[in-house]
Amino acid sequence: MNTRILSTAAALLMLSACTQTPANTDLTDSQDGRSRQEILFDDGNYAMFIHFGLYSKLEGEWKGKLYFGNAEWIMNQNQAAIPVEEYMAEAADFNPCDFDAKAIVDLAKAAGMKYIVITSKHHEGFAMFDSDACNFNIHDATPLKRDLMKELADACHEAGLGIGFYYSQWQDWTAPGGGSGPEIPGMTREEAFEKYFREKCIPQVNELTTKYGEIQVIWFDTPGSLSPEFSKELVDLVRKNQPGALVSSRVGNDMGDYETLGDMQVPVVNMPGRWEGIDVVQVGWGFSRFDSEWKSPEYIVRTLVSTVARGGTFMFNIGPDARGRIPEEAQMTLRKSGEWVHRYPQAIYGAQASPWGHALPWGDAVRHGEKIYMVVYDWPSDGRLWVPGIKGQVKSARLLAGASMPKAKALKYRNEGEWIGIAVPVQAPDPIASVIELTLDPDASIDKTLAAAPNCAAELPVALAQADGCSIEDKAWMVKFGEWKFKTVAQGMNAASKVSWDLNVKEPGFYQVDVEYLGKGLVDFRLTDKGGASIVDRKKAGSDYGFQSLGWIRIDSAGTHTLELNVTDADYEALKLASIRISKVNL
Ligand code: H79
Repeated sequence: MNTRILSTAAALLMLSACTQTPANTDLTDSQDGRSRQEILFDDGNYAMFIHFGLYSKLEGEWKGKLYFGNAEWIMNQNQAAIPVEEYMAEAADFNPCDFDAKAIVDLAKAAGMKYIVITSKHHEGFAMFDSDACNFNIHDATPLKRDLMKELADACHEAGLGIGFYYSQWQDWTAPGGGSGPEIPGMTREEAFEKYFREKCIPQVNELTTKYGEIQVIWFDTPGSLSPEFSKELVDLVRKNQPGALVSSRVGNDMGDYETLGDMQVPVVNMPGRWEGIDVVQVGWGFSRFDSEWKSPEYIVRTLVSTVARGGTFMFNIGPDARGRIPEEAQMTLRKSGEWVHRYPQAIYGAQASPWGHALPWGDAVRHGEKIYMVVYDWPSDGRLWVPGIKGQVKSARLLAGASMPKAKALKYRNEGEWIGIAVPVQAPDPIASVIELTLDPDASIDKTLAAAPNCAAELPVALAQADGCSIEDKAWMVKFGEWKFKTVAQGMNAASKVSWDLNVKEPGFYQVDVEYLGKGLVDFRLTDKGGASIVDRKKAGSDYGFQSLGWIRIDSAGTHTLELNVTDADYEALKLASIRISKVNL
């Protein structure tokens, strides 16, 4: 899933993008040679993704049966396995007459998003525009007879938003020769694919890049077995027709302008280069009538901020229903999270990766020019926010005006070693996430060591550990169809393996330790504070990741400690270790 693909040219571009001074939050700065599309991507940091296609008519249900997960895959063999003719016949009464491009653009603006990427053709092969290359499309094959891509592109241009098109270039389940599609009698798969590629894919990408004005991106997906020559032909076509537009990495063969991470993935450590994280308001991308797992405004804000804090751009998906309406739940959660974005635009637009390089115990941080914006997800209840790793002087700390606090407010703080203790109100000023602006002395620097404050649990992920005698690997797996999860884990452990973290502890005392892992049977753990105490415990492993208590460990001094975790006995083959969590016991 997480293929770290970037061409050399793109890597150079990214380097220059990383070193320049950040743009203003209105994203008008184009002094540095970047295209408008690059500025929207690099500095806008937030986009709307829309999955809308013939599958939207079915809303996750076929012949009375519910299909959980990716509703846009309903036709697929692994879901309802709908025969090609039967699926194509659905177009005859697909009539999303309530599709309202202006309302969608208004919602994107209210959400704080800077451009929209919409599916112009998904894997099922149905085009949502008036295509001369194939009449299995919204204009020619349905009673609607409208070009929805044109309507949305026009509305975006009018409102000053970017517009980009998702296009499934390899998979096409209804076009003869398309990836995972019908065969062509008498032709090899390769010959048939080339025919599909020449007669449908290339002409449609040409239409999308010539008929709809300036576009932000062609968001190719699932390159499958696409050869480098075919990927290059697609990139060249986009470049020729839309010189400023971006091409997503999923065009295949390392040829994209930026990398898209795995669906729903937020990296643990800052990631250099031009990249994007993607997530979705329900579980699947296309609208499902029965899926009630809507993402909350808090979830959206945190995932957005955390993605920007790791150095990326965030794109969040919604799916219109069979009539083309945006579900009420999606509208409400996007408007609410959008109010947050509009309250703190400086924490998103033009914001860059966190100087700490990873999340902080109470939230996350972004840099914007001279300022650091600390976004506090878990507000401390004792009136003090502990900020770790500050080497040098703080010039100011300011609590930005929040939902329940009309004006920004200077905060008092004190230095204690490399910790800054900021005096904050006991009540969080913003119920979603409060923001503190920190200005440091120009020659101050930030130490990235993990840190444990006395009033907040600290999570120590294996992704930030040293491993000795085992391997650290990125794992991706699917829960329900299309619902991906990611973790970096230590595996291949034995009795001599060590996983260790450096941890800067603010105060000595007893700390509750929990370990997050999965495995089989009984597992014996030992956690050692090198040069200090150690604790042992025996647990029964679960088959899914979860935290279990290892008990209290005494940490006898403030300052940096090395915590080492050993698994002294276990079914080592089954064991995967994800993190430990440590929180001071209040005694
Ligand atoms: O458009 C959304 C998804 O429909 C699309 N990308 C996002 C943005 C996507 N296409 N493929 N994938 C995501 C990866 C899916 C792979 C799998 Fe499967 C689908 C694994 C299990 C179901 C294919 C079918 C491989 C095994 C069965």
